[in-house]
Amino acid sequence: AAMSRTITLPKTETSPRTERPRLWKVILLNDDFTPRAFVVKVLQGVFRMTEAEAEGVMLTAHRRGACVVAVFTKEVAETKCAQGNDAGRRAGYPLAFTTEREE
Ligand code: NFA
Repeated sequence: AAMSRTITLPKTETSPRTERPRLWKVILLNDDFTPRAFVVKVLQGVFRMTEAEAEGVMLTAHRRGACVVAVFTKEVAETKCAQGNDAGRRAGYPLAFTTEREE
């Protein structure tokens, strides 16, 4: 049988650069029932904000209806969102966070 003449050249491709993960916003929604001080405590506890930072986010949501709290990878954003919603529910308040993908 005839010997194969196929020649395998060494690979010279480089690895493609790893893409940055998409980021997700965690958004605080206003409601008429959750006390301002409670919202501030949740923002401090879940999102590691100072009291002044938390007051600012709480007031923006209160005045405008919603405020972006921070951006994270999808899994972290969903976890923080759920922790904030759970804290409100456990205290009997309708406190609501949601997530939204960044463009
Ligand atoms: N609007 C609520 C109040 O007046 C405070 C609040 C702010 C609730 C931001 C939820 C989000 N007690």
